[in-house]
Amino acid sequence: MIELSNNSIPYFISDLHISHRTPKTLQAFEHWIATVSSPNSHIFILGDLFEIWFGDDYTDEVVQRTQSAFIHSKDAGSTLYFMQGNRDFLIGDTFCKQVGFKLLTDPDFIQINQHIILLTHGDQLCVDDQDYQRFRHMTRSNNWIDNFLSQPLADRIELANSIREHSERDKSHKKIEIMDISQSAVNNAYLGHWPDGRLIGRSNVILHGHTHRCAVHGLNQPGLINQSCHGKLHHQLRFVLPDWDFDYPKEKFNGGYLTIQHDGTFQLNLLHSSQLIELKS
Ligand code: LP5
Ligand code: MN
Repeated sequence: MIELSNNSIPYFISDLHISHRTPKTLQAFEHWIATVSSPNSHIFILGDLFEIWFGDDYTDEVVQRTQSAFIHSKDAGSTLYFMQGNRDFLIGDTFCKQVGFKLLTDPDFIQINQHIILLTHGDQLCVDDQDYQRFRHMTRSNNWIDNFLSQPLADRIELANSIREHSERDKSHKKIEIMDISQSAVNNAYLGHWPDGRLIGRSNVILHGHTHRCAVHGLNQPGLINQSCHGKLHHQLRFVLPDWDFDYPKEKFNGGYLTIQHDGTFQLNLLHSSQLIELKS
């Protein structure tokens, strides 16, 4: 359980999917993190920071720029936390040390005021996607990971890309609802029952990414949102963080982040590509 002091400000982001195909998203991220970094800032990245991760021995210009952005943030006094997503679950201790990440388990908890917030990437709560859950179970075993990481980098890149292609093909045959979070898995999670059978402790609020369906579920108003909003934490509120895409934008917003004040006030800030244009001029 992470407990933050009264004057700490937690920032939550996920699903940036940074790659050489997303130069504008990388630039937006660099700008954002420089803006929010400070000694009071606790920055939580809840998975899928990168589009794909082949192992900590892989690097390129995009990886290096992302690393520099975190190192500058750390130099400005921020505390950085990282949770692995389904795209970058191979980010390991070497990368975390290089950039100063505290590696979170999935799920993990943070306490803010009297609220216990469950943090997760989100894919484990998609329990109706049984093909994915089988795939996840297999590839997260130490055997699979050790075997994969012992192969030459070029082979890993090829295999990982081929898994991506399989996944994209499979997804095109799946019903949309199957690829979303299961409400019964969410209800069980509040009660401390995790899909894999573990007892994890109860929580008031759930915060995740993965589905790219930005939402605040459990407020009076609607679930899905497409503009910034704020409110007060209360029991059984579920935040779905926005994905970031400043390169191939499909939505009214291109990214965003959540902050929560110590008094339980939250602010979900959605970012627009126009903010990036302003930055350039
Ligand atoms: O990420 P997203 O949202 O597009 O899709 C996910 C699920 N897919 C995945 C796979 C990732 O996209 C790619 C992972 C790359 C990992 C790189 C390292 C590789 C390491 C290997 C071992 C240590 O997570 C998708 C979900 C979707 O979220 C929504 O929740 O539906 O799940 C799938 O589509 C998975 C398929 O259902 C089953 C997987 C088939 C893969 C078969 C592999 C065959 C290998 C062939 C090799 C020649
Ligand atoms: Mn994901």
